Amino acid sequence: MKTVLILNGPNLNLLGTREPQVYGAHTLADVQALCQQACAPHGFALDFRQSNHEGELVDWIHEAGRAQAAGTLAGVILNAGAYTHTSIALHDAIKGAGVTVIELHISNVFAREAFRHHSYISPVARAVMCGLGVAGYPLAVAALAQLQAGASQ
Ligand code: CA2
Repeated sequence: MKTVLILNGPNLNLLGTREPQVYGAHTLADVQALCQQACAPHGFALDFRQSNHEGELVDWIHEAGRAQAAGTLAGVILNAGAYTHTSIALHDAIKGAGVTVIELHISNVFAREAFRHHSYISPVARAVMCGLGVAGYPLAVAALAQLQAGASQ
């Protein structure tokens, strides 16, 4: 059984408590439950994490690279939060770890402030998803399953 690692960056622990007009009313625990449901039919185990610390996210990406190389990880779904728009360290970590990453955003970052239009993650991501609300998370799990199926053909 392969694992899907879902990483959530800074402030996403606040989901469901503020700005519901932007991010919806679901909490991060709700999102985890949605992802658990999405993983089961594909035979994936779920590893769901959140950190407000850039270096911790970097460490987790490195760990994911090792796990994917060992054949135990399908890939990473990464909502890097505001680090998306600032973090060369995360860009380098994804590139260096050689891990499959789907970049995910709850909101449509392109319909928001100009500073959210640039991503350091996108050039090193396998795919980018945004604007689907928290429903994007289970869709990203399905996308990873699709990529796995394609890779094994
Ligand atoms: O749309 C997304 O998922 C974002 O990655 C969310 C980030 C934002 O900086 C990105 O531009 C787009 C912010 C996450 C903060 O989440 C909160 C949730 C509720 C209340 C306050 C913050």
